Amino acid sequence: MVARRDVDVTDLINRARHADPRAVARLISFVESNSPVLREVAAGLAGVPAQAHVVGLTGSPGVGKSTLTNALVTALRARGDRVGVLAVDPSSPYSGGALLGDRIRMGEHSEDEHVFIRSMASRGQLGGLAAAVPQALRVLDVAGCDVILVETVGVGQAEIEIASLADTTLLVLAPGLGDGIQAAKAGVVEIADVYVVNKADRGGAEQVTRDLRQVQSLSAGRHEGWKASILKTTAVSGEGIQELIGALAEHRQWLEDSGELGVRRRRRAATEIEAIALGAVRERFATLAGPAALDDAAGRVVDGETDPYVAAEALIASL
Ligand SMILES: Nc1nc2c(ncn2[C@@H]2O[C@H](COP(=O)(O)OP(=O)(O)OP(=O)(O)O)[C@@H](O)[C@H]2O)c(=O)[nH]1
Ligand SMILES: [Mg+2]
Repeated sequence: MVARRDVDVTDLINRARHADPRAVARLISFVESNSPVLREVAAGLAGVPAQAHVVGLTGSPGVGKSTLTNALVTALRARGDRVGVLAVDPSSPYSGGALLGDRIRMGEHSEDEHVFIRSMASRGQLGGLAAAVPQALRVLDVAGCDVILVETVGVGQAEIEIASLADTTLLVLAPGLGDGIQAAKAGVVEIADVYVVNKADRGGAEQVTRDLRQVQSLSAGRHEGWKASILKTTAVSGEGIQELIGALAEHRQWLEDSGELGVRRRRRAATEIEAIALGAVRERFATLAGPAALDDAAGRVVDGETDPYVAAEALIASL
């Protein structure tokens, strides 16, 4: 862990504002590792409303999220956007390097100074990834990213929650995985703003699209004012990517026009604050109440001196 005196946070944030990739990387690693300077980083990043369009990509392993992310970066760069990519693995305690190497095939963008690629894993942040991801998004935002793509691994509840932190959520599916049905089971159909049926060069994309339409017709959807479009892509060749960029722009416009952008951003901040607060309570409970106090309370419950609710309340009151 980096000692406080070794870090000039103000200077780092200034450099990040000038899109210095090393400053951006350093700030995000502070967020990921719950560094002692994190409070100072958060204070330095506050004060400017978010600009970037945050797009979450979720879907089963191997459907082509990373390949699609790569193709989106290429297309966004072609129109002059600055792009951030955050690969998030809620299930893994391992950080950065490995995930980047294995999961993201972005070699062609690694030398581009207008593309920031970072990855994050669960590493004991106060409040977990629900708190860490919004903070990392702020770092990428101050660096001037127009679009931030957040790729999450897997489609479990944790991944859905992370993906939902985005302004626009893409659910990526592919033929041959029974994906339409899987998505319905996992409850992800409701959270998607845009469905992408990738690997359209393979047989079965039509079937996935039909399954999806059917699932969609039975579900409420994420917002009554927006009907999620279903797009077909072949990420490896770039086919359908322009249409996808168009769908993202259309959704972003709708978010602004309907006021839903502000609603989602407030929800994101609320989730973040709640995660930080609950993390802080848990931490105080562990240090203040401590194992001895807990053990003592447990003894009294076992001996019938008190009941567990009264014991829990006493511990909470002692924080
Ligand atoms: N035929 C075909 N293959 C594709 C397409 N998109 C991706 N692939 C291949 O599918 C495999 C998985 O792609 P990834 O982009 O790593 O998939 P992912 O969803 O990021 O996978 P995880 O990060 O492991 O969950 C790779 O071998 C890709 O080359 C496509 O449009 N068509
Ligand atoms: Mg991937």
